[in-house]
Amino acid sequence: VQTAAVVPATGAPLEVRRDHPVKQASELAPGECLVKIEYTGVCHTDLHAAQGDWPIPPMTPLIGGHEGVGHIVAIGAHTSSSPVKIGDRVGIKWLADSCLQCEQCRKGLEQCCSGAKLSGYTVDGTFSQYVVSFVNHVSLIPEGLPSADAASILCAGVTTYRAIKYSQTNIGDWIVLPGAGGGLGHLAIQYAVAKGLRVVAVDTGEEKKKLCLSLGAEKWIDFRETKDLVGDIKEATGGGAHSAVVTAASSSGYEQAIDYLRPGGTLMAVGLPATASLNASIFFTVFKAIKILGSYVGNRQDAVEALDIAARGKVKVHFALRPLGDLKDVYDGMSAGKIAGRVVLDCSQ
Ligand code: 8ID
Ligand code: ZN
Repeated sequence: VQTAAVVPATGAPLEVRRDHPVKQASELAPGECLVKIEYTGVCHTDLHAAQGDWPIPPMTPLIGGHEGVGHIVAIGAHTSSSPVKIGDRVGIKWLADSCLQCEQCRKGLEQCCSGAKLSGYTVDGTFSQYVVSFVNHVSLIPEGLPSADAASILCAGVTTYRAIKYSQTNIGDWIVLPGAGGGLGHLAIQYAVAKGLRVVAVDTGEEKKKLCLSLGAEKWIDFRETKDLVGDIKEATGGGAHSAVVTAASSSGYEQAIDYLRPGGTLMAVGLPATASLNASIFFTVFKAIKILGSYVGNRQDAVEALDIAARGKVKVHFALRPLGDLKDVYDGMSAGKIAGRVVLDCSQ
């Protein structure tokens, strides 16, 4: 048996169970692997899943979590050509598995595979001591990158790495990051700086301000305090930003982006408020030749690249370490917007 944090039914209080069964090696299907989890990050997506507020419902009962790092302890019999072996240190991502044969998979848009399995949403995730995952999609963790430091690269890192990569920006461009002080946002700052971009961080509170500026943001705007967000951003960027990558978990983070982008600018949607529409002026989207894009986690190659940059020390997750049993308390802090950076859970406790 093992410890696992279980959501018994959508919206029901989380239960930390100390007697959750562990799947035995002999029960694994071909292509499956059993991973003993050391650390797992807590993403705002896990909170959406626990609350069941998204338009696509999660399964229940559910073990959330999709930023897990641990070692492979078993691989299903009759697994052919596995890219990983027993003993390897691997990461588990939101995209737990995909078919690798369909058009989306062949084009590298594996996350959009219609057969995708989602860790902590449609299959049990990493808020446990053992989890079943899939040999084709677990990510090898580079040597030298400690497991606790690697955990949140697997979702927050991969997602912001890909969003920045496709934000249609070049060295020296201005990028606005609403949500900059959160789990995704504080990594977005660092991937942006690594790409040679100039960052305007938008979030709220003294702690997040300090974090953002320490990570290389040149400008800080507190969205709760500003009287004129558009004016402030235009002034900070000399006439408007080249791109905005929104990782805010609220629709308010998207408002006004079309107004503060300069002509030709790109709005990259990443944050996933439960029920919201983009309220963009069609006239000014056309008149300013604005591009509106969405970015959804990343594929296996994005994960290799995002992890490599972290292993080389260019990007570092700022996290508080807590025991697995504290998850409910972490959700409360996240709902209240009180977490600067990330919380990573120690699954041995
Ligand atoms: O693949 C994807 N697109 C993907 C992957 C992973 C996560 C999307 N997400 C989604 C999550 O589901 C969530 O909706 O991105 C969102 C952010 O996840 P997170 O970074 O894990 O959440 P957080 O740590 O709570 O950070 C959110 C930050 O947004 C700020 C908050 O203060 C917090 O620091 N924020 C909010 I809420 N409203 C804001 C606003 N109007 C704002 N910042 C600026 N302006
Ligand atoms: Zn996530």
